[in-house]
Amino acid sequence: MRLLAGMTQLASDRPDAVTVADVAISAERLLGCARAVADEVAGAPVVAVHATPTVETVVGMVGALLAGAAVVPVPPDSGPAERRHLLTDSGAALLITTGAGTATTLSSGGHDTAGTGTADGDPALPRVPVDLTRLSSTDRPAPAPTDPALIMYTSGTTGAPKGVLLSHRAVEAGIDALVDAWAWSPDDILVHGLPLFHVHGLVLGVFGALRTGCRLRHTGRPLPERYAAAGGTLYFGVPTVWSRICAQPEAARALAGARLLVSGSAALPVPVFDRLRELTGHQPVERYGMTETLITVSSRVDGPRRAGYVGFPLDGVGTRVVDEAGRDVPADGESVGELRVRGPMLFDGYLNRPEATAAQLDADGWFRTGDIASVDPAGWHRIVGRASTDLIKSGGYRIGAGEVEDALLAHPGVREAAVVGRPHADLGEQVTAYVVADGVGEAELVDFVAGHLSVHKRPRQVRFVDALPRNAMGKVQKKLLATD
Ligand code: MCA
Ligand code: AMP
Repeated sequence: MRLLAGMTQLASDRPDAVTVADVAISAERLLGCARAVADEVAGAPVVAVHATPTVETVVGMVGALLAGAAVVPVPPDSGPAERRHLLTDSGAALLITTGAGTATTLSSGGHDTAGTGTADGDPALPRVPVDLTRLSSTDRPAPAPTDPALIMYTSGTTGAPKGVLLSHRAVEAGIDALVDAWAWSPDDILVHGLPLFHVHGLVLGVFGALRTGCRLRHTGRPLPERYAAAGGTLYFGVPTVWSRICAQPEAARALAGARLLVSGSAALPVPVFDRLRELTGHQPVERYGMTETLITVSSRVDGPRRAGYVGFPLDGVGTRVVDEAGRDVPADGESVGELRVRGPMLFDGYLNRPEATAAQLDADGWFRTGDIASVDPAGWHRIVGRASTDLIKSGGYRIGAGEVEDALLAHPGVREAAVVGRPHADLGEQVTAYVVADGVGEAELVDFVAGHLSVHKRPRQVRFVDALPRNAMGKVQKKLLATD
C-alpha cells in the first residue's frame, strides 16, 4: 500500500520497527499480523478501532487500511455517549478491539455479533480482536488514492463531534510535505507518547513512521523520563509535554543527542521554546495544523526557527490571511485576520454534513481555519488566537464548548451552562464551566460529564453563578466570563 510504503521496504532485520509501551514488533510481523486482520475485516467499508496505546492498535489500523476500509479511531477513554455517536455516525461495520481497556466478550476465532451491544450501550457491532499470534500472507490490491483512509472525529463550536474524511492521497501528501521539511528519513528513530486517535499521534506519529520507514518508539504516555530513556532522533510533543520535560532538566538534557524536536497542536509558549534551547541545545521546530487540513505550516530543519512563530507554508500549501470581508490583509507582521489554507493534504469534507463542509471549505479549495494569524514580510506565520471562544485547546486536545455545555445541561439540576477555556500554565487552557444550578456540586457535575464525554473534555473547574452575562439579544457574553 502506497500510504505505508516504508513499512514493506523496511529492513527485515529490525526486530523493533514499532515499539509501543515496551512491546516491540518487527516490520515483517506487523505486516503479517495486519494481513490477518485484513482477512477478517475485508469487505467492511468503515472499520472502527479502539485506539489504545498498544501495538495491537497499530496492527488493527494497518490491517483495516490494507483491507481498503476507512479507519475510525475511537478514543479509549471516551464516555458512552461519545462512543455511541462515533460508532453510529461513522457507519462503522466492525469494531477492532485492542489490548488493555478493551471491552470484548469474544473468544478467539469469530465475531461477537450478539445482538444487543454491550452493557455500556455501544451499538451491536461485530468485534474483531487483534491477535498478535495470527499471521497471513494475503496480498491485497492497494486502495485508490481518493478512497478514504480515515474518519477522524473532531469537535466543532457546537453539537457533537464531526467525522473528518481524510483520503489516502491527503494523508500521503501530508506526510510527504513533512518528510521534505524535516528531512525525515528511514534512519530516524521517532519517539512520542501521544494518543493514537488524533492526527498528531496517529497520522504523523504512526503512519508517518510507517510511510517513511523509520523506527517508532511510542512511550505509552508522554512522560519526560520515558522520552529521556527512548534514545530517539526525532521527538514529537504537544506544548504541555515540552513544558513538563523542561520542568525535569535531567530528562530534557537527555534529548541533546536527538536530531530534531517538534512541537505542535497548540501554541508553544516562548519561555518553553527558550528553556528547551538552553537545556537541550535544540531550537524546536514548531508546526501548525488541524484535523481537517493536516499540517500545513512549519519551520524547516534546514532553516531558521523562531519562538512564537509556526514557520512557512509547506510544499504545495497556499495560505491567505483575510479580514471579515474576505480581503487579504497586508503581510506586514502586524495586521491580523483569519488564516485560510489550501493544499493537497486537506480533507474531503465532514461525513454526511454538506452544509458544515460548505461553511468551512470553498469551491476553490480554501479552508477557513478559524485561527487568527499574521504573516510578516519574510513569510513567517504567527498564530495569535482563535476567532471563536467556543473552541478550547487543553493539553493539545481540541474541545468544543458546546459539546460540554450540552452534557452539563442534560443534568436535571443545571439550568444554564457556559464553558470556556481559561489560561492554564500547564495545559494552555483549562476547561472551565460556569453554571446556574440547584442542588448539585462540582464533583457530581464532573462525574456526570464523564458519563458522556472523554476524560480531557470534563471541566477541570466548575463555577456556580446566579446568572450568566448576556447581551440584549440574550446571547451569553463568554468574553466576560473568560476574563473575570
Ligand atoms: C484529566 N483528568 C481528569 C480531568 N482531566 N480528572 C478529572 N477531571 C478532569 N477534568 C485525569 C486524567 O485522566 C489523569 O488521570 C490525570 O487527571 C492527569 O491528567 P492530565 O493533567 O490531563 O495529564 P495527562 O493525562 O498526563 O495529560 C496531559 C497530556 C494530554 C499528556 C499532555 O493532554 C495529551 O496526551 N495531550 C495530547 C493531545 C493530542 O494529541 N492532541 C493532538 C490533536 P490518570 O493519571 O489516572 O490517568 S491533533 C492536532 O491538534 C493537530 C492536527 C495538530 O496540529 O497536531
Ligand atoms: P485539532 O483539529 O485538534 O487538530 O486542532 C487544530 C487547532 O490546533 C488549530 O486550529 C489551532 O488552533 C491549534 N494549533 C495546532 N498547532 C498549533 C500551533 N503550532 N500553534 C498554535 N495553535 C496550533
